[in-house]
Amino acid sequence: MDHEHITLLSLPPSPFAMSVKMALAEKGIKYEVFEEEAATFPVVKTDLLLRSNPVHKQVPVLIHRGLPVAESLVILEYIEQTWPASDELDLRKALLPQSPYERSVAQFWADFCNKKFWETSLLIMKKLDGEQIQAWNDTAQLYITLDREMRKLPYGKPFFFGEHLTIPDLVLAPLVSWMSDT
Ligand SMILES: N[C@@H](CCC(=O)N[C@@H](CS)C(=O)NCC(=O)O)C(=O)O
Repeated sequence: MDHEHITLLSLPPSPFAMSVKMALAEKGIKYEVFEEEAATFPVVKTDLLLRSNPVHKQVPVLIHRGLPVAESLVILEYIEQTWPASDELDLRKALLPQSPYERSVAQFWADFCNKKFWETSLLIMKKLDGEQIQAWNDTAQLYITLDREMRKLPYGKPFFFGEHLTIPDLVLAPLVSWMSDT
């Protein structure tokens, strides 16, 4: 399959870009990556990034057929809509459940993880004593909430929807591993 020039604008430590890389890998889609320069702070942004995401000026941006798609949650859904599972066997690679209600549950948890874990990660990263302890406590609370609510889902382990990776897993996994490095 020709995937028609797919480029991902990324930044090496970005958990949001990592979610997109995992989704593309899961679908078996080939793409090229342009990594922004991470060595400088604040990050010096390329013209391509500024042109592709003029509003937030952030990675990740997926450029498909010359058209930019920004914001990781939007990109993940774009990937699922553009390269959907085509037959029964392929459903293992569907990044969202099939029913509208289950999709809404997946979108809820993807949004929760994207926002909440990032908020506490940023505070942990700043390494300000009081704020950092509070942020670790808040993170623990997020895990407790997640654990409690995931137990109510009828799908069992190991992922949000049972046996297969879906978008909320792709959002959560890089944030958790990224946080454990901070
Ligand atoms: N809500 C955005 C967050 C993206 C984000 O925070 N990207 C960071 C890298 S992890 C970035 O580009 N930082 C550079 C900057 O904000 O100047 C998403 O989910 O894609």
